[in-house]
Amino acid sequence: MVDLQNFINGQFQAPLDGTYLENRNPATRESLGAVPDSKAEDIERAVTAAQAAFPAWSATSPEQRAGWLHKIANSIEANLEEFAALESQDQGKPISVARTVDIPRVVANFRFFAGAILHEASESHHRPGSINYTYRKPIGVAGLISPWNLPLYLLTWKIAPALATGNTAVCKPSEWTSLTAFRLSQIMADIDLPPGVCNLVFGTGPHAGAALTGHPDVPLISFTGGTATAQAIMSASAPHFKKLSLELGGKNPALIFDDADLDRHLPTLVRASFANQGEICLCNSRIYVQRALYAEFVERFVAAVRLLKVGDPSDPLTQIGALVSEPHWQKVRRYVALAKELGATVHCGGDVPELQPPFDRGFFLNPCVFTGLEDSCPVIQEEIFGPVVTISPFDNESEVIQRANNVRYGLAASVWTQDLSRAHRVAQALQSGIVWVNTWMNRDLRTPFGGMKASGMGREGGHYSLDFYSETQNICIEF
Ligand code: TXE
Repeated sequence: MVDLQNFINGQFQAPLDGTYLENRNPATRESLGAVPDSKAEDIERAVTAAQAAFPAWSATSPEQRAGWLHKIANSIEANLEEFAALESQDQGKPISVARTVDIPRVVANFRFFAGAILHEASESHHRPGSINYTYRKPIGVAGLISPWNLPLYLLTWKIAPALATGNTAVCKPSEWTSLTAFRLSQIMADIDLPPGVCNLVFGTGPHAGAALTGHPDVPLISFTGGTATAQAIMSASAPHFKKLSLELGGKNPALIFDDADLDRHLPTLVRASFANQGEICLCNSRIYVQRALYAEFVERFVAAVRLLKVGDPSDPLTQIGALVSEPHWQKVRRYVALAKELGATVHCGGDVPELQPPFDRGFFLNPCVFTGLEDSCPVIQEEIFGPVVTISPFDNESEVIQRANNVRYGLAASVWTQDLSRAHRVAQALQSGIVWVNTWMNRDLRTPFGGMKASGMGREGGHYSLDFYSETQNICIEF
C-alpha cells in the first residue's frame, strides 16, 4: 500500500485540503493506497514552482538536458521489474505487457528525446542581401494530462520532449493510475533534478485537470484521453490562446483483403484487437474482411481468441488482464448488452470469466467477437475501448474505404493485403492519421503520431514534438 503525495518544487507534499481518493487494484478490488484529490490551490503551487524554475532550466544546454533525461531513463531501467509490477497492479494489465511494452517504452521515450534534442537543426532561408533563420525557443510551463490505459508510457511521451526542449512541466496523471507517475517523481527526487522542473499533481479531471487547463500561466497543454474531455479542454484553453496537442480516441478499422497472408498475420491481428484488454487507442475494433475470405477468417480468428488466457495479471502467461475500473467495465458491458439486443451473433466472450478468489471480484471480461451488426449502430460507431471487436464482410475496395471512413474518428487503420499497389491506394484513401500495412503498432518514434477528425489535433513524435513544445520564431537579417 502506498499513499501518494504531490511532487511540487522538488518536495513531496500532501494536497492542501487534505483530501484523498481511494486507489484500488482493478483485478481484486483490494486497496493500493490513497491518491491526493488535489485542487486548484495545489495546481497553483505547482505552476508557481514551474515558472520559477523556467529561466534557469530553459538556459541549460541541450547536452545538460539530455544528461538529465538519460539519468531518469537509467534509473527507471534499473528498476524495470518494480515499475512493471506497479503498472500491472494499478492498471490491471498483464505483467508481460507492462514488462515488455509499457516500461521499456518509458525508458525509450527519455532516451529518444535526449538524443533528438542533440540532433535538432533549424532552417535558414537565404536571398541576396538578407537571411532568415528559424529560432525555436522553449515556451514556459507545459501542462501534461495523461490517461489510464498506458499510464507512464503516455505521460513520459509528453514529459521527455517538454523537458528536452527547455520547458518546465506540471503533470496531471490519470486519477485511476497514478502509482508509476509517483514512483517516477521519487526517481526525479533521487537524482536531484532541479526543483520545479517537473511537478506532478495527482487528482481528478474536474478538479486538478481543469485547474491546469484553465490556468493563465500554462501556455501549452498536451492531452491524451477521451474526445469529450478534449472538447472541455479546448473551451477552457480558448480564452488564453493555449497551444494544444490532443491525442484522442479511435474506432480503428482493419481492412483484410482476400489475398492477405493469414498464416503469417493472424497472431498480429488477434493482438491488434485485444492487447491491453483492447484499452489502447490504436487497437482494432472494426474488422472488415473481403467476402471470399470472410468465413475462414471468422473461424480462425475466433478459434485464436478463445485461446487467450484471461485472469491474474501477475501471471506471466496471462494475456488479458482486468479492465481499469468498475465504471469502465460497466461501460464496456453495456455495449456488449446492446450488441446482443441489436441481434449480433456472439462468437465468443462478452461474459465475465469465473476466476478463483481474489480475482472473482475483479473487472474481467472474456474477449468478445461479434458479427451481424449494421455499420450505423453505436457498437460500430462509438469507441468502446475494451476487449470487443466486430467483424463484417465487404465486397470491393471502394466500398470498404467508404465504410472504414464512415465514423467520426480517424486515428489508426490497418490494411492486410499482398498487393502493393492496392496497399498504397487504400492507405492513402483512409481518413486516418496512422495506417499500418501488414503490421500493427510498429512504432518508430520519429514518425508523426496523431489523429484526424475527432481523434485529435496536432502530431507528436520526432521533430513534430520538438516543434510543438517550442515557440517558432523567424528572424530576418539584412546585410
Ligand atoms: O478519460 P478522460 P476517461 C477514451 C475511451 C474512454 C473514454 C473516457 O473511449 O472510454 O475516453 O475515458 C483528465 N480537464 N479514452 O473518462 O476523462 C483525467 O483526469 C482536464 C481514450 O477515463 O478523458 C485524465 O487524467 N483534464 C484514450 C485524462 O483527462 C481532465 C485513453 C483522461 O481522462 C478533465 C483514455 C477536464 N475537464 C480514454 N476531465 C486514448 N486516446 O488513448 C478529465 N481529465
